[in-house]
Amino acid sequence: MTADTAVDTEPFYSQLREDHYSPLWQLMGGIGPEPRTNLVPHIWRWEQTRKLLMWAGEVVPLEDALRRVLGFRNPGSRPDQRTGATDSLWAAVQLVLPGEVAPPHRHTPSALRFIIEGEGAYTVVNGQRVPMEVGDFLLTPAMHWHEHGHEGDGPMIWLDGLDSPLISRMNQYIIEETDDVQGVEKPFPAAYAHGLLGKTWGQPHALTQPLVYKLSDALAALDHLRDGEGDPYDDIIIEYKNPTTGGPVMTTISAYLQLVRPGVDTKAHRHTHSAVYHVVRGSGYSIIDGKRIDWATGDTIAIPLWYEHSHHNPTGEDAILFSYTDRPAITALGLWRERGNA
Ligand code: 1HN
Repeated sequence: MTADTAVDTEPFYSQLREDHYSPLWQLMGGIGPEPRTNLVPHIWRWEQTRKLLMWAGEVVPLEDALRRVLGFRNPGSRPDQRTGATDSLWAAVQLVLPGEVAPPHRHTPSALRFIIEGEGAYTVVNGQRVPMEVGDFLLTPAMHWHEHGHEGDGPMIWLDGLDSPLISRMNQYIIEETDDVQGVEKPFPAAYAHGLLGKTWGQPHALTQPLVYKLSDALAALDHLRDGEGDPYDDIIIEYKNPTTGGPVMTTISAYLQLVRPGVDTKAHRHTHSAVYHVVRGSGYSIIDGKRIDWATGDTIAIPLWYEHSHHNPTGEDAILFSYTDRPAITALGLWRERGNA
């Protein structure tokens, strides 16, 4: 069609806008055969993270903030984009100072914590009081009441992981607050809480999974596996499981502890879920999207969806990584795919 005969389409498009229609042929740009995100791989280094968090401790009273939580915001995020470290996963560090209480609330996002530093703090989840120790992996499944307190000395710091960007994007984000501290209930005996023993009459008990996994148990499992052949992409890796289902710890989030043995170079792969890594011990590097990112204890790394990555431990010491992902959510949607170079 030449310029002389071109139809003036503007009246048509303006009518569509006015009457709330959406022409698909204008929407398909940018969608191709591969999943894409504007988010980028990134590392937040422990030294800076801790410095800023302690600064928050000086300038932000917990009474005002309710949670002194410093989120890791993906540098690729657009200003108004509801993202965290990845498209669906929030990652943050939280600081509680001696004597402080973060009052109870509950929300639709599922939350996990990995304890980094300090002693003497506890969390109460649906009436169960759980002491926090360094290396503990704790759960606050969706809509479970939770509050935190600190009866020890010195700062208490942990990593928070949530699916809040995902829940937020679906407009399913709700929070209920209360001023009343939760009544602490009689603790569940471990075997009963973990599904090994269950009552046979009336309602099943309300707690359907463990609320805490100890680092020593997870390390013992890694140690048991360390002489065998590891996973080509992750080396020696175990998943924290919900023992009552055999599945992931929460509906939307799965979590792992992994040992990258000295001298190991894993193969590279990519997958449609995204991941947040936290370095528990040791040092090494990952090659993400062709770029080398060196990491050491305390660093947190975001790998958004579909970025190719491999892990490397050139040191003589074990490297221990904690990680969590949105794999269960992606799988439930029928969207989980992996492409590897093994
Ligand atoms: C939250 O409730 C906690 O309760 C921590 O400790 C981090 C990040 C986003 C939304 C809610 C907590 C959070 C959060």
